[in-house]
Amino acid sequence: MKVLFLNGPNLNLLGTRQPEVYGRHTLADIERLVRARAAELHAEVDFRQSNHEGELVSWIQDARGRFDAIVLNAAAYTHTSVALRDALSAVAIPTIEIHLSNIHAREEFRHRSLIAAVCRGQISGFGIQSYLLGLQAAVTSKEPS
Ligand code: CA2
Repeated sequence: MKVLFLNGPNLNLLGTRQPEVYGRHTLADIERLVRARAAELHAEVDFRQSNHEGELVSWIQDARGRFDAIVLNAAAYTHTSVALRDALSAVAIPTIEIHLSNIHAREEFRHRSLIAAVCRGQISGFGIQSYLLGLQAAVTSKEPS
């Protein structure tokens, strides 16, 4: 079972600003926790972050045939990116949408996710646990091949 974690714009700043919204952990801390849990679940993890929409689109396209599931925190692109949605639709890899904060309890523009409809489900509002829950969902939602 190979799971691709993708992180969108500004998530490289985690742990340095807005701890009241996003917590004090850095993305490297989160990656460590995800890798530790993945080892327990006998899953392989690739963990990436990009500030560039096109790079995220390319990573999704290249995941076809290489990964069994994607766990995606698309950050601000969640609310804007038709390109990410189309890429997810095209590759048809089971994808779990995750967010650290509860996007439905924040500003109205964050309530709409353009990717939700092409994802298996959405996990939002559990801080770093959202990543671990996303991994759990990815591992258990694998379709029989
Ligand atoms: O709650 C989440 O995980 C979000 O995907 C985070 C995005 C936001 O645009 C989404 O609405 C919800 C923002 C990521 C930016 O992260 C920062 C971290 C530290 C300082 C500034 C931004």
